[in-house]
Amino acid sequence: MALRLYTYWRSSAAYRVRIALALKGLPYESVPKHLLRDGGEQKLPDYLAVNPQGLVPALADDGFVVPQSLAICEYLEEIHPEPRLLPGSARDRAIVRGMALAIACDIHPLNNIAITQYLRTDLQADDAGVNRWVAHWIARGFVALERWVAAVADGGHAADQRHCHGGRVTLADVCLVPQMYNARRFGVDVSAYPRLVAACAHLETLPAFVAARPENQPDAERK
Ligand SMILES: N[C@@H](CCC(=O)N[C@@H](CS)C(=O)NCC(=O)O)C(=O)O
Repeated sequence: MALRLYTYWRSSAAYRVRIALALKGLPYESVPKHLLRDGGEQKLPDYLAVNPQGLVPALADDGFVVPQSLAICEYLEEIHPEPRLLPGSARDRAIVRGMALAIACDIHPLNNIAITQYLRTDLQADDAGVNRWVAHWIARGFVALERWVAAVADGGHAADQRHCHGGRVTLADVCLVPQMYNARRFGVDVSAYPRLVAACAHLETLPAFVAARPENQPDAERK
């Protein structure tokens, strides 16, 4: 199994996959695609031939390409089950998938580069306007997720306050940490989400999460 990850250091969707790969101890070749340089390397024909959506991440496994971060995480879960990112029972899996999707489908798309570029170029928003947009949608999503994590904990699924669900890392945590990175990057006041902040404080110390951090990637840009 030769894995190759098309990635960008600041991409929070790619960050999810880097965490999953590191948690499962799977080595891979990192193939950076700069999302801004020359109009975005993800839009060039050579990459569109890999991923017709022109988005990172994409994972190639011996040439078999899987786009979409959650599809990639589930693929990795199937070909390399341990350690598991999804819990043992159907109900627990449904909750974990729901939380992951709340981030990946309902929060993250609204702060993606294509959207913020459209706000800037077509709708003439300035930096303050774009930051307001991003902060608004992250906050709306985090309010709900904070409530959800609390409800799950009160239901007896998580006692340790260090994970979104249960007492070990799941796909929900794999999605939460990169989204928290984005929130901080855009200046969101995250103190309003104490459970999410507490979980991240723990998760961000785990070696797999450290290895996956944007600043630890080969293509990270240092200022
Ligand atoms: N739903 C996709 C989202 C992928 C995505 O939006 N990737 C962003 C970076 S985080 C991207 O490639 N943006 C480039 C663009 O919008 O042109 C996933 O989970 O993989």
